[in-house]
Amino acid sequence: MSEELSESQAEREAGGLGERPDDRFDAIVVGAGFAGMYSLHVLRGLGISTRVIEAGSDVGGTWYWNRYPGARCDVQSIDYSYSFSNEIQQEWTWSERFSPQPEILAYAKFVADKLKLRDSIVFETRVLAANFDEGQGRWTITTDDGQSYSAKYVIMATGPLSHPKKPEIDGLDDFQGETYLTGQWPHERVELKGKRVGIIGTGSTAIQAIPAIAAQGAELLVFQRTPAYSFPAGNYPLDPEYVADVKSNYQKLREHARSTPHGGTRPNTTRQTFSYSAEERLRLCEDVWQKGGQELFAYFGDLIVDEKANTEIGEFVRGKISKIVEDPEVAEALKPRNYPLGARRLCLDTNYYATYNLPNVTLVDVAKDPIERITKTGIKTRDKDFQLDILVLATGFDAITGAISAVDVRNGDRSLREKWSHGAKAYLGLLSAGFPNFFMVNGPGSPSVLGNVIATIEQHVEFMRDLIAFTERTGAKTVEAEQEREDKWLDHVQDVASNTLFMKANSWYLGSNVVGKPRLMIPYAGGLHNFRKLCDEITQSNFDAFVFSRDPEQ
Ligand code: NA7
Repeated sequence: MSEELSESQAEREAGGLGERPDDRFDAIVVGAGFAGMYSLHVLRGLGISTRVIEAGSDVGGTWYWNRYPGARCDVQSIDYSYSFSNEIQQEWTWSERFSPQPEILAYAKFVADKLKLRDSIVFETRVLAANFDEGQGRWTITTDDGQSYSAKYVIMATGPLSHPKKPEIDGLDDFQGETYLTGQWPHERVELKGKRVGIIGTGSTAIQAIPAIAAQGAELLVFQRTPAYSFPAGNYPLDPEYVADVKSNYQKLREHARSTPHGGTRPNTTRQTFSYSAEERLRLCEDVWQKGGQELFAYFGDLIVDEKANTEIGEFVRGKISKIVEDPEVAEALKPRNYPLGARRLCLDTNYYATYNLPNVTLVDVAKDPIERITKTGIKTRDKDFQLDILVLATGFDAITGAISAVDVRNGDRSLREKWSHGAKAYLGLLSAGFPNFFMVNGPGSPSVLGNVIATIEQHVEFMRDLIAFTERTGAKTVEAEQEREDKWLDHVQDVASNTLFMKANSWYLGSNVVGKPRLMIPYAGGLHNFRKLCDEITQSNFDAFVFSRDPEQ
């Protein structure tokens, strides 16, 4: 093993994991996805004894759970990977431009093996509650196997898109066929061939699943309420020469990624849409459509700000749908209107629109003929009764806050769930005032899902590592967010979003897909580069943006 990795191994041993009783640690990390794995690695490096508690039976987080047909990352493989270890990025080789779920899961397992993470992870265990004791300055964490753990720090590495949401439709439990939630797809093969399958939803997940399910020979009925904007992913196998070139240039590529708002290697532009001629704009859109990917944002810097620019590019997508989809009525129904492109996550697909030309695929426009209920045998809309063998729910997530709020987090009579019922607040998305030593990775108010999530994870975890190291070095008992700064941060997150088109759509960015969730912009739209700069300034100021407490005798 290299020096780079063996050093943290030595520190881990010095941290004395083995010398502690099984239920008392310095830190408990909830979740063993990419955020939890990296948190464990850096905390070991600090000599902080750590246990990770994970509901799944292996590492991988969202890539462990989302095994639905066609599941693939919509961020390029060379970006959607850890940058903290050169050894890992040199040893691992991505095979496709956009990685399929099994390959990302294999990568997570490779990293877990490489860093020997598994011996600090308790699998198949769900955290139910976390209670803080002010006197001791420690958390008690309770799990569904009846165990409890004590830790000074809790790190919620629970993922921004990990709490799947079933639709509010009557009769869901009445259906006597098979029902699958895309975010909890079974590990065993699901036989779709020759089955009548109904899928509810046409977001990023469904747009990947629909062509894959249709290709498996199912008779597929797509129940669409809101059409999505989708560009071709343009996926392809990676050329070994290109991979070699990336590997030899990783350092430069990662440095560039750190300077961009999205945390990826694609070029970044501030150039305005209408600074190009009409012909150039069309050529660029065509170029993105042919090559695939998210390069739209590399050309048009004001796409999510300028409504006129956005409408023109939306019109380009609608024109493409008309050209691809043979039945004009179906094409019309598939055209997204009434909200700006990118205000809900822009989808990347493989043959999505063309799938509606297949004889085994039917679009049911439930905006026009709403679903009334699920029956024993299928879906009843206002006008029709659809018989199904299989019901697939691609109905999204209670995003960013859902998995955190699923845990009953309390400090005395204060409940985080209750605090957030008026709108989720956390300073920098990292710590919520009133809940000391309780960290979140990609919490509300962090750039999280608006960029490359692995890049945001690395930034957040490294900032948290430095903050915990400072807390320990100065002998503090607790570190906490200041209420006033937290309030101002929430205002800032809203201010930044108010200048964008994000506010002109109902989306999970705004919590609109969850009944009763206050309408607020949850992720920070100011860019990972700006967020990083602010965090670096806070680090340099010895974390004076946070409140530390000490025992009186200290
Ligand atoms: P999304 O983008 O939230 O999509 C969920 C879809 O489910 C969306 O089309 C919804 O329509 C639809 N939906 C939800 N409830 C209903 C009911 N009751 N009736 C009909 N249709 C319904 O989730 P995804 O999993 O696709 O994507 C989430 C992110 O995960 C994605 O951006 C990637 O980053 C990974 P609606 O829009 O509410 O009309």
